[in-house]
Amino acid sequence: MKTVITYGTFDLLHYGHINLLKRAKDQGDYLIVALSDDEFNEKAKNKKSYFRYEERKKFLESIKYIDLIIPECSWEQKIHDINFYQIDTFVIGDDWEGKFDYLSEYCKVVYLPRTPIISSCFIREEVKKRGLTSG
Ligand code: C2G
Repeated sequence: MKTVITYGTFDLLHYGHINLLKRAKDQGDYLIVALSDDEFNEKAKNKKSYFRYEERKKFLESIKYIDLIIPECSWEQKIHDINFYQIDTFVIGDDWEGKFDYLSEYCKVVYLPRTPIISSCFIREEVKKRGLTSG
């Protein structure tokens, strides 16, 4: 069985995330997603996600490509995760190109082309621009 892992915040889940997750699953048979927890998001990634960790996790649990969701609490956990879960392939979008080459000592590293335009920030801006209010 080929195990794949990817990491991310996955806030305001959109088709760019789904494209990534589908292609990540296509790299093997079992896909683990390390989902950035709220503290890591805010303290290390300087990101304030709209949805809290538990809510973002709920979204991901409904995605057929994902087999296991674990928390991402630090930049440094990747090597531990790769060894602990016996990962064959680490996958992430090419906006991170080169940043995780050091992991190639432990597993295959694959950078996948990002889906153009769409992003959680883009969605936030669009909602503001269109003045979409709740209700
Ligand atoms: N992504 C994509 N296309 C988009 C938007 C995102 O392929 N239009 C990919 C990103 O490249 C990433 C994944 O979807 O691989 C999740 O994106 P984010 O939630 O923005 O995650 P990020 O902040 O990049 O976190 O330790 C690694 C970090 O946790 C990665």
